[in-house]
Amino acid sequence: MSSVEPIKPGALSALRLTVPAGGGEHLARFRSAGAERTGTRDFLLPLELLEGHGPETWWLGEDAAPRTTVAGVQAVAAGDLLLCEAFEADTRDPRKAARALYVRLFEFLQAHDYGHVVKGWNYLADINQGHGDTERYKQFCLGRGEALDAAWNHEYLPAGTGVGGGPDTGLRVTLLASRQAPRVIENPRQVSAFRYPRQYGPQSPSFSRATTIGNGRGELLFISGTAAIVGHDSLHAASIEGQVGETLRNWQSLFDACERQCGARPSLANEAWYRVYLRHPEHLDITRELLGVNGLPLERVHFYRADICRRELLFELDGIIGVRPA
Ligand code: 3EB
Repeated sequence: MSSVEPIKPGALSALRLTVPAGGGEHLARFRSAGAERTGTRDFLLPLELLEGHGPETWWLGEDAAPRTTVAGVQAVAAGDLLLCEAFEADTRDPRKAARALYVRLFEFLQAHDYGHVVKGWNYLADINQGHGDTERYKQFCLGRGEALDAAWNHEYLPAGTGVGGGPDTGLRVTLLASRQAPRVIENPRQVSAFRYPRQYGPQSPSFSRATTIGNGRGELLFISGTAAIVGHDSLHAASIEGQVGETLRNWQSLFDACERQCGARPSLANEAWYRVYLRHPEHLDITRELLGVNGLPLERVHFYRADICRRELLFELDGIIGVRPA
């Protein structure tokens, strides 16, 4: 198996969400469905982009290794961080596809000595198809959970996002891995997803509400996909305005928890990238307006068309935010 070179063991990866002063290498660029991928560090975010200013780009204060492909895993590494992804086209059985992809990714991470996962992004075709326990998202949760049970020897779960695209989306999983354990943050306003009651499926979703890693100046907060769920109930079933407002209240509650654990409060104005997932493209204008009024810098937001993991949900927000000002 070839290795991902050059890795500087123990080097602090200065992951930046804005271009470093004096320029720098980028670790990754995220291209939406249909956009051209030309760079060796381009990763596919397989959803229709509704609006966004240039591709989401993650920067580094140090050199990144070129993107490498090993046994169906594509990866780029920089010091103690590694971003990797794998794809499975056949998702007739989402449980099997998720288990196989996660096993493949965990074996890759183990072989390259990246013992921790900071966040996983999951994109699945037709995520809401099927009823009851056979709904595809719930089957995906089973497969991911089985792979985690087999491989994961840590006391925490990475942050996560799981959304749906059209039938061609297959299953694409992107993981940010680290050689150092992330800090893990739960949201007291929401039941931890891994403790959801049985009504939401046979395997509760394997993610924590947020994680943080250091980037040399402070910490970056990786927020899981967040929606209008309080306790474990979906709220405002028919209202995009209600769902956006409830989601932002969930974020403020998560920021409170982050402040208690990190000693500093993330600010929406700090270095950041935000991803918005909208079930209905016609909600773009109202959503943009509400997010702007609530302080999200719109030039840092990408809006995608996606299906959300519960049918009644219209909106989901996910992002990375600097906990301290740069
Ligand atoms: C996943 O990795 C995340 O239960 O609050 C997206 C948005 C997801 C909200 C939630 C879960 C939730 O499975 C899926």
